[in-house]
Amino acid sequence: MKNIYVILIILIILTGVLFFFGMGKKAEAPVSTSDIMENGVISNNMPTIDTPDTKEALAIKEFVVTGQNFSFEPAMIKVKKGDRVKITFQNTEGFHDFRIDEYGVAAKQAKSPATEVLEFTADQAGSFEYYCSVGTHRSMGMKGTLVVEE
Ligand SMILES: [Cu+2]
Repeated sequence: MKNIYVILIILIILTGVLFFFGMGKKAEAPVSTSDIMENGVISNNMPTIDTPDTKEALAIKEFVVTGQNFSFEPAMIKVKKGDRVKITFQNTEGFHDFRIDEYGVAAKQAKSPATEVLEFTADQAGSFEYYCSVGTHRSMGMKGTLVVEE
């Protein structure tokens, strides 16, 4: 007979605990992160918010290339095939432009100080020269290499 009382008391306590937690959830579950960690139910839903994949797909490789008499800095840029590439060309000295013929990239010829942002998708693998097309600047060393790795 005592067992029935014990079971009843346990049931009453369990009901009380469940009720207490149920109220707690309704009141503050979505608010605090500590609740999310404690509640298996809520934390199980977290993987559905998967932003990392989307962010990676939209990633842009950004570079700042400066041009001066008569060089580019840096003289080499490496990206992976398929990358979206954003090059901010800053002409800091003289009259120059920035070109990559294979990608149809061409900044306007301009006197320093000048800045132009160039964007393209690196969809062909290989090594491509970027250069300044003003006068003989290219042969004077105003060039660099874009490496697109497979
Ligand atoms: Cu130049």
